Amino acid sequence: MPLVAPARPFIDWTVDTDPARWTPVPAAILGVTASEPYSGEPQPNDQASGPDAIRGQSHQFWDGADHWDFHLGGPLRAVLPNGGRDGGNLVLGDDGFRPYFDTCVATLARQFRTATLSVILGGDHGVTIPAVHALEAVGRPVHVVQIDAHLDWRDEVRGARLGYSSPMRRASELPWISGMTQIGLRGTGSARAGEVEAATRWGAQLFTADAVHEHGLGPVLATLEGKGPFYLTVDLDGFDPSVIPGVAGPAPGGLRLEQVVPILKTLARSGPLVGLDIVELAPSFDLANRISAITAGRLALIAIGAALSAS
Ligand SMILES: [Mn+2]
Repeated sequence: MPLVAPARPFIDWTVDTDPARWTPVPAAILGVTASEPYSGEPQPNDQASGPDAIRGQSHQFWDGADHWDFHLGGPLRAVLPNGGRDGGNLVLGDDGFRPYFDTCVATLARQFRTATLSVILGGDHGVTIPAVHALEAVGRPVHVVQIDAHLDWRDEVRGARLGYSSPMRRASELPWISGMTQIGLRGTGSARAGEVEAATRWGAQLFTADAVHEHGLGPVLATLEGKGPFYLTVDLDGFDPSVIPGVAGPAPGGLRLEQVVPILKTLARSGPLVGLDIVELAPSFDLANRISAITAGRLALIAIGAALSAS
């Protein structure tokens, strides 16, 4: 049984964990809890409880479909009159990683085919790998935009090629990925000179966090214009830790919500924005008031409002 019902639904959405029954909806959400583990790291990891940690704060980032939402510029009901679908969580079973990965790709492809906007909750950043595989279902080349402190271009880490350090490298190998823009880079991570060279040679557009802080968003937004359809992957460590403290790899000097929102709105307007994932929430590092989970949920709602009012 690959899809497991969530502890509670995302806001007031209808839970349906049977992809065979899924019919077209404006917006759908799916939790993907695991990716290929790195040896020596705990499984399931902290990030595996991210989807339900975000859903669990629904009452804090959403007050009802008729309440005015100042990020959306109106009530959610205006863009989503009948609510959306919550498909539950994909959970790694006893039969190992490979069957789980194949189920993730098939289920995510089904979601891309049946939702105008697909929202995916991680899990660590390895969950973006089945998502970019499933983007083949969109039927035309997709530009991937990444918000992240880290480059994520490792070919492998300790023999694992489908883990959280490799999503952008794996995306670059797929013929239906037309380009990528990576925003928020800073500090050090798993990347070495070889990974930076590989990303640049492939044509990835790299924007450091320092560049965004110094020159503003203008150059980023100009790069994105006209490159849709888009898929956005948000590693929550791309945000400054003062905005989102609940991540496994906090890095100082990151982006603020008010810098990410214009990126989201540009993707939706220039679009279409076919999907986004929000990954790397580490609930055990969140503050007592769950501000990281709340901000992640807010980001999902802003994306839904922006994408559906543009579609
Ligand atoms: Mn990442």
